[in-house]
Amino acid sequence: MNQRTVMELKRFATQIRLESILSMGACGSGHVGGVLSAADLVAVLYGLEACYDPKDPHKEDRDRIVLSKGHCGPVLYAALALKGFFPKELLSTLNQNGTTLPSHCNMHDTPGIDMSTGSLGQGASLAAGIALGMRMKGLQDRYTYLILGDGECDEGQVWEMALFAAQQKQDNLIAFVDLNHQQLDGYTDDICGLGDLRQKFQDFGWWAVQIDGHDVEAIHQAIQDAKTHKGVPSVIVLDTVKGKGWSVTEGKPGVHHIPISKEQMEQARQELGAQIAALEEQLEGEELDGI
Ligand SMILES: Cc1ncc(C[n+]2csc(CCOP(=O)(O)OP(=O)(O)O)c2C)c(N)n1
Repeated sequence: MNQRTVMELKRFATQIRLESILSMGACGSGHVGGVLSAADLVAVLYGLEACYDPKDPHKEDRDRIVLSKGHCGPVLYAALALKGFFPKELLSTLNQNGTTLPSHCNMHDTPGIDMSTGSLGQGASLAAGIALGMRMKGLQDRYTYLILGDGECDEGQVWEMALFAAQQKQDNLIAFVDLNHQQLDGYTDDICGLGDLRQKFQDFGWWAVQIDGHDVEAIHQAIQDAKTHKGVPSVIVLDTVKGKGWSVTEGKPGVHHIPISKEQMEQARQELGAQIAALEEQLEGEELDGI
């Protein structure tokens, strides 16, 4: 990946963070912690990796993205709006009466949302079902990307899916676990610890790797590596920080679902806006070498 692409992805991730904070702020509150921890992954998927057409969201020959931790819908909405699936102005209608952007993902409401999610664990099985259906339709070359939370991996349904996907040799399924170490009301290790999650998936027959979940280049590379492993599903465990990228939330406990004030929205505009401007300046000004 060349330096320009790395910086473009970082800019996209920061834009996603800012737009999702502002949309949650417009409705007064949101699942800020898990939205921000997943932003770099979402930037790589929508900015580089996934095959989709914003003008034809239901195009059959596309990749599918299932955000099983569906409470983090706003992170997808920001990416979808920035990529032109719907006008950016809609983001400020999040979770309000009559909106097409409910707090949790609904495939019948929102252009670009491939699966309705929110009941933790269910998206896992749905993604494996989609991957199976894609193969039966002869769309084996298209991938199903599944995004799980680490707290979500306490659900037995995730492990039932893990057995099924390995049995079915689903090499068109690539899962990610957003390992931000916290869930709704505490640290995952204190509630129902998962031990070595990467190893667990490997023991279930998956190709499994663990990387820095905020390094866009590493995420891209891991996806490329996953695609070379035939006959097995893949999981990329993402070491992340809950609330990443906003000084109000990064690394702080208790940021799973928080209120956002008008002052904090303005502060986010300043803080993340400055980061975006700095990245834009670099992108415009510098000769960026390939790496
Ligand atoms: C089956 C089910 N039980 C409980 C909930 C309520 N709930 C919403 S988010 C959440 C915690 C999820 O934690 P994690 O998967 O780690 O997500 P993240 O930290 O990335 O937001 C819970 C328990 C739910 N949505 N579904």
